Amino acid sequence: MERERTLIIVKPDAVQRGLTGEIIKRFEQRGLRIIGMKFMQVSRELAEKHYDVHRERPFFKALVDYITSSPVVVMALDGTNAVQAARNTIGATRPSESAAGTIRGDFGLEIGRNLVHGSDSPENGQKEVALWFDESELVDWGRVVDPWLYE
Ligand code: D4T
Repeated sequence: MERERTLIIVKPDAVQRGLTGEIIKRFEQRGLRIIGMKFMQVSRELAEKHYDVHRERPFFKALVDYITSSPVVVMALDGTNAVQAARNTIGATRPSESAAGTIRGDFGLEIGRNLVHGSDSPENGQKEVALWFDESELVDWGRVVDPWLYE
C-alpha cells in the first residue's frame, strides 16, 4: 500500500471560527500522522505559487485574497493513501454538495469559504509539502499506535 504525503491548510475562515482543533482532530482520528505543523500569515507570493494552476481562472484573485486574509494552520500529514483519505475527510469542493460527516459538509456552505485545503494527488502532495515546509521543519517519528493502524 502507498505511503503518501499530503498538505492540509486550515483556512482563515476555519481559524477565525475556532474550528482549528476540530479539524485537526478529524485527521488525527483517521490515523494520518502529523509530520509538520505551523501557524502562519500567508504571503501573496506563496499563495500565488500554491494556486498557480488557477492563475488564469476568474476566481484566482478572490482565492489569493481569501487565503491571505487572516492566519492559517498548515499541516504536513503522511499515511497509507493519505491524499485520498484526507480529501474524503474534507468533502467535495462545493460545501453545499459535500456529504454530511465531512468537514465541509458539517461546517460549510459556500465554495469561497470552504474551510480546508488538501492536496489533490500524491505528486502534488509531495510538491506542496516541499513548497510550504522546509525539510528541517518536518519530523520523522513513530507512534505507539502505528501497529494498530498499519497492517
Ligand atoms: P482547495 O484547493 O482549496 O483544497 O480546493 P479543492 O482542491 O477542493 O478544489 P479546486 O482545486 O478545484 O479549487 C481550488 C479552490 O478554488 C475555489 N474555487 C474553485 C472557486 O472559488 N470557484 C470555482 O469555480 C472553483 C472550481 C475553491 C477551491
